[in-house]
Amino acid sequence: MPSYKLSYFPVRGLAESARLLFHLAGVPFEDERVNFLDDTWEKMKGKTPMGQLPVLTVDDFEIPQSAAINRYLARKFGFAGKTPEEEAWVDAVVDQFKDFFAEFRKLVIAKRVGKSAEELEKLTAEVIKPAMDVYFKVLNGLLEKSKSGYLIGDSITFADLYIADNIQTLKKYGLLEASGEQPKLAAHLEKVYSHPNLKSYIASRPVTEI
Ligand code: GSH
Repeated sequence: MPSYKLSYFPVRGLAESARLLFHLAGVPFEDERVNFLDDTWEKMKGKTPMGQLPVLTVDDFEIPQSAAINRYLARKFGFAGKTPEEEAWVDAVVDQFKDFFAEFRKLVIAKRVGKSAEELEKLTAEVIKPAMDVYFKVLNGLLEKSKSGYLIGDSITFADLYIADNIQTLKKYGLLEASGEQPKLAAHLEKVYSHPNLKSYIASRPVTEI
């Protein structure tokens, strides 16, 4: 078996679904959490393939970009969808997550730089809530059609991991209900987080806001 190292910052963020994939597959990996409060990241940045994290190192081979890392691991471990059509929809859900995340990130940054409560409320109402409405409509539509309770097909895929972890973040931000009651998304999160291969990692992982 190759040796795997997943490098990211000490948050869930863009690496958590890859961490969850390793736990789902029962494959050991080094979970490198890089400090960004001292100069560790500054020194490391220029040596990474694209100047950002996450980066997955497989033996000596480096893979940047979270979606590429997830797709690579999911294909290897059998969580990328069972047919080309399922794979396409798994990718589509992840791409839609990326569209949403680009908007959501504006709120994360606004909070980090200390914007006032009024500014945060305005940003939430004008940018985040409309983006959430679009995102949730698609996810709820998939869950309505689903017989398995997972987003695509009859078993868990890396799209479920992305979405469940992002819904967890929205919950922590107090945003989940901003687009109305979300029972399907809450049930999906519960289903993914209680997967027998994930439960104990989720109960013991570091608690972070994002
Ligand atoms: N499109 C990239 C991906 O999905 O992996 C985005 C990666 C990204 O934005 N990484 C951020 C980062 O490395 C952390 S979430 N920030 C530090 C920096 O840019 O110096």
